[in-house]
Amino acid sequence: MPIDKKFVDQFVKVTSNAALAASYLVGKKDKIAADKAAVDSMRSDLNDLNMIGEIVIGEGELDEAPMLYIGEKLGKNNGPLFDIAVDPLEGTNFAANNLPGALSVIAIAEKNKLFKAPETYMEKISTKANEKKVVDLDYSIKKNIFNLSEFLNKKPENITACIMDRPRHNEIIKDLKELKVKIKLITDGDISGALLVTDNKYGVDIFLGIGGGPEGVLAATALDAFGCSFQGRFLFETDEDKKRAIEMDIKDFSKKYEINEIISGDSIFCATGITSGDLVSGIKIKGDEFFSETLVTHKYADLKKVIKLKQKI
Ligand code: VTB
Repeated sequence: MPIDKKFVDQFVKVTSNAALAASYLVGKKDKIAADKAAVDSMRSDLNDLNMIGEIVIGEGELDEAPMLYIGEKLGKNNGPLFDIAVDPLEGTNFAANNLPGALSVIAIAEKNKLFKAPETYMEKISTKANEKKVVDLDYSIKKNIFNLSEFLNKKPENITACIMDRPRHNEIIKDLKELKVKIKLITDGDISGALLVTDNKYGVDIFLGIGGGPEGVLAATALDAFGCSFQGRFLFETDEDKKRAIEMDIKDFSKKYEINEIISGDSIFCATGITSGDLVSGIKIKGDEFFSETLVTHKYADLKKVIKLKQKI
C-alpha cells in the first residue's frame, strides 16, 4: 500500500529535529555525544507518530545500543506498518570536527519491503544509468567505465567517479587513474557520495567502493526513487559477521543484490543537513528559530526535492 503523503512532513520534522539536536555538538570533538543527541531526538519524535514502526537498520543490536536498535518498535502502535532504517548522525567525524557533510537520515518503507542489512561492509556501485548491463559489480573497472562512457556519450576523461579515500580502494583508484577518469575522493559519508549521481549539478557520474552496509541500504532507498542504479554486495569477513548474516536469514554470503531486492514498494527518504555539504545546507539558528534543509524522496508520489523548514526551537 502506498505510504500516505502526510508522513512526508512528519519524517522531515523527525530528521530536522535530530539534526538540530546534533548541531549543538558540532565541532565539540565528541562523536558519541553528537550521535546520542541525534538518536535521542529521533527516537522520541518517532514514538509520537501514528504508525506501527520497526527498526530494521539502526544503531546496532539491543545489547550494544540502548536506543533505535534493530527490532525496536516505534510509534503510537496505531496506523500503518512501516520498516524503518535510521542513521541519525551520518558522518560523526564531520559533526565532531565541524566539517561539511554531516546528515541526519531516515528511510521508511512498507512492512517487509526494506532489506534487513547486517552491520558489515558492503561493496557498492551506483550511477544515473538505470539500464541493466551498463555498470555491474561483477565487471572490471575498465568495463564499467567504458560502458558508462558509451551510455553517457562522454569520454572516460570526462567521467567523474566518487569514491571514499581508503587504502582498501587503492586498486580501484589506480585503475580509474589509468583510465584518466576524474576522481572525487570523499573522506567519509558514503550515503551522500552515492546520491551525487542523482543530479547532473553534482558533476558525479558513478559512485563505487566499499562502505557500510546500512548506509548502502539507506542510499538505495533514495536512488530507487530517483530511478538511478544501485547494486550492493555484503562482505562477511569475520565469523561474527557470518553468524549475524545467518541470523538475518542471509544464506548466500557472496550474493550481489539488485536495488529491487533491497527496497521495493513505496518509500520515503529524508536526509537533513547538520553541517552544510554537497546535498543540503546545515542547520542555522536565528534567535528562537532554526532553519533546516532536507533532501526528500517519496517514491510513489514521484517526489524528489529539497524541503526548507523554519521551525521554533
Ligand atoms: C561509511 C560512511 C560513514 O563509515 O559507511 C564508512 O558512510 C565505513 O567505512 O560516514 P570505514 O570503516 O572505512 O570508515 C563512515 O565514514 C563513518 O561512519
